Parts: sequence; C-alpha cells; structure tokens
Amino acid sequence: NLIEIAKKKAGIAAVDEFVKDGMVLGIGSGSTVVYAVNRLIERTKQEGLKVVCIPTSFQSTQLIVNGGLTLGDLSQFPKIDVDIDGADEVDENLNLIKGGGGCLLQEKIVAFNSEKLVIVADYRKNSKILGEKWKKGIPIEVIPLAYVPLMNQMEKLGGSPFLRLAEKKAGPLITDNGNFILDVDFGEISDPKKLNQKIKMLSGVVETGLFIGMANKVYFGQQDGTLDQKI
Ligand code: DER
Repeated sequence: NLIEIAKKKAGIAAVDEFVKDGMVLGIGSGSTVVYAVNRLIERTKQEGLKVVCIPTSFQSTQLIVNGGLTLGDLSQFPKIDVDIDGADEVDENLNLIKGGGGCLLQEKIVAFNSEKLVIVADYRKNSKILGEKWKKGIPIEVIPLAYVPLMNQMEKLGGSPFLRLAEKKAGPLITDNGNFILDVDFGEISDPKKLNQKIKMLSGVVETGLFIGMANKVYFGQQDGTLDQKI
C-alpha cells in the first residue's frame, strides 16, 4: 500500500546515501527501519559490505541477527558513524517526537553517540510544529515506582498524561529496560527544547521522546513514490 511504498523509498535512500563499507551503524526500531535493514542485507550480499550494527531494542537486535548482519554493542563500539532510525513526527527544525514503538531510551542513547542521525519516515510524519499531526502525546520513559507523582507533575507542566497499557498482556507496557511509558499530550509544542529540559528535570524520568537538534537529515517517502527530504 502507499504508506509501505513510501517507507521503503525512504529506507533505501538513507542506506544508499550514508552507508559505506566498514562503518559502525545504529539500527533503530519500528516498521520503517525494517526497509533500511532489508536494503543493508541486500547490499551486504551484492557488494560484500562489512558493517557492524548496534541495536536500539529487542526488535532491532532481532532484525540484525535474523538478517545475518554483524551485531555489536556500545561497549565494543562507543562511537557510531551513522544511526538510521524512524520517527513519529518531525518539525521544521528537525526536532523529533519518537517513542511510538516504546523504544525511545536505547534509541536516544544510540543517537546521542552517533556522528550522524538519519531519519526514515513516510509523508505522515512531516510537520511544521511537533504535535501538529502526532496526537498520541510525547512518550516518556519513567521508573515504575514514580509514575503517579510524575503524572501529577506532567499535568502541572500543562500536559495530559496517560500510562501506556500493554496490548497482549494485562497491565502497563513494560519497556525493554523494565520501565513504564507515560504518553503526555502537550498539544502543539512551540518550544520543544524548553519542554524537554523541564520534563528531564523531574525525578523518576529516565528519558523523553523529544529528540532536539539530533537529526542531520530526514527522508520522507511520498504517496506518489517520490522522496522529500529535510536537512
Ligand atoms: O518508537 C520509535 O521511536 C520508532 O522509531 C517510531 O518513532 C517510528 O516507528 P514507525 O517507523 O513504525 O512509524
């Protein structure tokens, strides 16, 4: 369908433009990054490309291992050349909302330690301002014991918090790191940098899904099969 075609276009373009032999790569999480990994596997077979892949979740680890790619970790490779990941929304300054897939903590750690962060997305993610299209709130990873006071504090910051519940398990979603996620709706976010700083100061917050000034380039696959970009 049109969205999958758009995701594939973005995934292929990112790998073909940024990935060179011998690189250490960050592999993001979600559905769009799957197309980038498929292209990586194809190039590995066609060109004998040798890259090391650092995962950002159990899902990402499975993509790397099942794809026959070389798995590494941050203790072996603390400096990553290029991190390829998805996003839930991108504003005009390349600030991101991430965490729709619940993997934001390891994604941000890997992105933070990467020379370049390249985002692959479809046309639904391209906004002027964060909160314009993405209406599910900012995903925030929190320590479970603190989630109720944190929900109160998010309200004081003007947010409307929801504890993310699991779908195939009773009770809250548990992240790969054993934490809870609060999805907090702040409406349209005119100053994401300031909001991110305020949220990060709250005791019990592990990480936010606001990626401020981290992305170098974004590929948006379009409905007509073409590609838009933001740098
Ligand atoms: O959860 C995440 O951060 C994912 O990268 C998400 O933002 C993008 O997932 P998608 O590619 O399935 O839309």
